[in-house]
Amino acid sequence: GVLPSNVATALASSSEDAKPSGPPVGIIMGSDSDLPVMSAAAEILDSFGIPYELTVVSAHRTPERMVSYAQTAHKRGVKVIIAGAGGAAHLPGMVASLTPLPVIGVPVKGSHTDGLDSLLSIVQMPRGIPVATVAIQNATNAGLLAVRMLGVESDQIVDKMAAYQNSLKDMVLEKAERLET
Ligand code: RP5
Repeated sequence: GVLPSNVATALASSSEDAKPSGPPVGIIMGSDSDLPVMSAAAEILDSFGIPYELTVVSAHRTPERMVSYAQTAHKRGVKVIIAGAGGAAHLPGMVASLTPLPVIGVPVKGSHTDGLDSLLSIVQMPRGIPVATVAIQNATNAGLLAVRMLGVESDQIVDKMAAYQNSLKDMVLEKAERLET
């Protein structure tokens, strides 16, 4: 679930040779105002039974915390980071520059430009430092992409993803059937 205090403890106690034992996914966002969007990623992970840590890390308001979060995540067992931010959305790219882990960026829509600012801030990374950017506000897909990444090491997760895709198919086919009758 939502574990900001655990993240704080883990951040404080991380060391070079600490044994990775934490949750495999880190969900971070630039502000708590991003939570209504970012919680969709958490819901996906919950539905797949995948543990995660979730907290606020601001590239601009807490830069030192961002550096510390990104540099320690892999040392406590995080395998993939989902980072959401809006506006001058530097968090996903900066975190990607500080961690060897895959980073999935979620552009959050602000109040002025429908999220295009966030999208471009996140997607236009320089060669060498990739961020896997999902559609504006689409934290659901960020969660699903994280699950697929973890599937690289787990046949069980791959099977669950295939079942999820089948459930989507069934849903569409049911709707089509209803329209046709
Ligand atoms: C970004 O600025 C955050 O990710 C958020 O999307 C946006 C606005 O933040 P608040 O002013 O609501 O805290 O850094």
